[in-house]
Amino acid sequence: MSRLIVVSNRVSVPQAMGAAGAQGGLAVALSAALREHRGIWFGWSGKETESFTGHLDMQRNQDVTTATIDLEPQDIEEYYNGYANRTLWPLFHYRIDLTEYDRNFGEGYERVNARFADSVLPLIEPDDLVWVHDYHLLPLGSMLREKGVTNRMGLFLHIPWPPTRLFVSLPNHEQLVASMLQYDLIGLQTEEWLDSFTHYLKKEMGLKVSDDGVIEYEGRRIVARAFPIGIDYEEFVASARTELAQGAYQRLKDSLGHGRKMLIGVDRLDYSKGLGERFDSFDRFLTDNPEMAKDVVLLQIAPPSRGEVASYQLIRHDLERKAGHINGAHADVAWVPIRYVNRGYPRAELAGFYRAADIGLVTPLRDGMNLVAKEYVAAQDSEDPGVLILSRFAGAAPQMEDAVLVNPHSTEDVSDAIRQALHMPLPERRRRHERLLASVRDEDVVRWRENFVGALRGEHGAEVPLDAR
Ligand code: GDG
Repeated sequence: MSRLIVVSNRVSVPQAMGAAGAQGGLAVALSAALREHRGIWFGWSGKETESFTGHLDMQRNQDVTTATIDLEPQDIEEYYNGYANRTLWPLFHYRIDLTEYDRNFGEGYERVNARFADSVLPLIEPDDLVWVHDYHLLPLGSMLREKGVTNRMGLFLHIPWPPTRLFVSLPNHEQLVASMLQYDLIGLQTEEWLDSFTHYLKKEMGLKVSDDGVIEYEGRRIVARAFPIGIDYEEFVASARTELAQGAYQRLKDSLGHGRKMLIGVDRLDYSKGLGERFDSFDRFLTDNPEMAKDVVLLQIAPPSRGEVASYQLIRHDLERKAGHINGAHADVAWVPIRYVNRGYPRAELAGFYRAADIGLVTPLRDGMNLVAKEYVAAQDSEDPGVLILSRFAGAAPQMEDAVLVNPHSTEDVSDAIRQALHMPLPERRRRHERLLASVRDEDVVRWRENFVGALRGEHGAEVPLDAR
């Protein structure tokens, strides 16, 4: 079996189950995938060094071998805080209004990708499969090719691919996409993002793309496909059964008081997650349903992220103001409608919180997939399950049509959905949950990884063999 070299911006193997701190979706999914494969996970350590040395720090952690490099402050500013999170992230989440175009960011992005290429190169052996992750590293494959790497290389993009009309606002967009076409396999989360990507290839680059995603480019064939990511179902269900989870469940239930219902949101503090709109919708629900208002509480867990980027500081400020305002307007001496918590919790505690919640409120404005929706479903008690309210604009929506699907921009729509969920009879809750659970269980992270790695090896799409190099 070929080894797997995984490359992502950050390498962060979650500690033992239930460890403290927030883990991004990528960290959780990848450590699960790597545990079963021999191989190496390469990326940035998250640390700063005064001047770049290229020193590789190799470690073995929770059965995963990792190799990391430190980056210079200027690299971090231009590549990570700059091009990745001020340019590509907002643009790919359709937020052209927040997108910053700065030549220094582009140069820093190229420079750091080149540093990644130089550093990972000596780790790659002839039969290894190279699996690159996400928007931080789109041109990495082409840089490795320039250095003579002929291995099979795949890219998986965890975030949406924007519509062509937005994407063309990116200076040098053709060059960026051309560099992506040096991979053998390009994976996106959903058919919708895949359609946007192939639309760009056809309309802007005049390329031919077959119905099964084979792109012809400079005499080579590249495959582009949707591979919807899932959660580590077994791990999550096991963590939901731990004492830590039970304790968290009980503590939260006790704090609610008799008969009160709880809605839960769990999101990195990010404008793509629609937190402001969610608070507004809850405000509307409280206003429109005064008879039910004092019987519900919204628990919003939102660990801060990317605090160096101004748009993240702004949203944090905005949400604090909004939560304060809504609580001030509606609260009573013994009841506060929104519990807004700016910190992360161990995964097991999170599982307990999900289980204690009658409604999972997952309303991103745009999201590559959204694993929280899947975790919420996995954590429910099948006898008396809660209801998932899910944004139509999350990548998870097409797989989760038994959720109550909403338009997160419409406070009326979300407020109605909350009302509907609170009144939903038990048989209907069970029916919906059963179907949701089956898809969360079957389309899990193991299936995702097997499908991607299988396609990279050329196993499953025998009809679309990847070109030998
Ligand atoms: C990107 C894409 C795609 C959150 N708070 C805590 C905590 N979390 C965990 C959740 C979940 C993960 O973080 C978040 O995953 P998402 O999928 O919701 O979102 P992103 O971080 O934006 O991830 C996304 C994903 O990549 C995977 O491809 O689905 O669309 O944007 O697992 O549980 N974990 C802990 N404590 C917290 O307080 N332990």
